[in-house]
Order: sequence, then structure tokens, then C-alpha cells
Amino acid sequence: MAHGERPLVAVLMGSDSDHPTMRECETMLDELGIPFVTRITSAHRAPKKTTALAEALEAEGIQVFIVGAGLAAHLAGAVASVSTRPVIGVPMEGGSLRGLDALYSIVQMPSGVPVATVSIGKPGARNAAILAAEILALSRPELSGRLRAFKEALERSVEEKDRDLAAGAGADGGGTGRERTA
Ligand code: RP5
Repeated sequence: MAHGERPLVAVLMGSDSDHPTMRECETMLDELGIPFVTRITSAHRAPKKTTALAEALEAEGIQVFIVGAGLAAHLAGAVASVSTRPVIGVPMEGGSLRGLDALYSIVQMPSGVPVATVSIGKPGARNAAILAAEILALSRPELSGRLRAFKEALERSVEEKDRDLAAGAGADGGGTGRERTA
């Protein structure tokens, strides 16, 4: 998936089965107005393609890699091993270990080859996009402004939830306000 402008972020994933989770990342990148490209490759099933793709994307101007993978998830590390761009790893939820295997595989990189690891599953996929935006915003003031607006909207949403709770219309539908007496 690519937009009109040259992509700044590459969203890579190990399989099409990761895409429902990584769509959260794509949606957040879209909301923040960051052009990106999405590709599937695999550290284990297509190691040569993975190396060639990471090198080609960096040569084309990609600034940040966001890499989602599950199980014995080595894709983010494989990308980090050949690129000098920041790599953000997203552990997929699933398998017998519910994503703990992917989390450990991605976060436990050896010294010299960092991967910035976010939380398991969809929250991590969203946060990866925000973290990529924060890295890009260091040299893009307009993006800083969009991130500031995003944070303000986040704060407003908490206020709205607090008001809804007080009015008895919280997410569980059964709120009785903030104060309860025995
Ligand atoms: C990993 O294996 C992928 O990132 C995916 O999370 C997992 C399962 O892949 P499929 O068997 O669904 O293709 O490499």
C-alpha cells in the first residue's frame, strides 16, 4: 500500500495472517498523514528476499521500519541486521504462547543490533505508528503539530469517558457514576 508521496515508513510483516493486526498501524499512519509502503516477507521462509527488500527500501529513502511478526519472530531483527534506520518491532498475538514467544524473540536483541519493541498485538501496532511519527517529527515541525493535536484529542477522550461515567453511560452500559455508597 502506498500513497502519492514517497513513503517514509515501511510496514513489513511475516505473513498475510499478520495483516489484521498491522492494519491498526496503517490506519494510525494514515491518520497522522505519513506516507508508507506495506510488504510481506519472512525471516525464515524468505531470508534472501528479506535482506534484499530491507536494503532496497532503505536505498529508496525509507526512514523508519515497522516490522510485525509472530511465533519465533526474527523478522525485525533480520531487518535491523542490515539497516541503519530505526526498526520498531511489533509482536503478534497468537500461537500457543499468545504472543509471548514473539515478544521475547523481538525484544531480546543482542548488543549492537537494536529493535525498539512495542507491546503485543493491536495496541503495539498502533503505538509503533506513533513512535515512528515521533522519530520523523524530530525534523518535521508539521508532524510535531499533528502529534500534539493527537495527544490533546487523547486527553479529551479521557474527559469524555469520565463525564459519561458520571452520567451513567460508561462503556459497560451500567455505570452509576463515580460515587457509590453501600
Ligand atoms: C510468522 O509466523 C508470521 O509473522 C506469522 O505471525 C506467523 C504465522 O504465519 P502463517 O503460518 O500464518 O503464514 O513468521
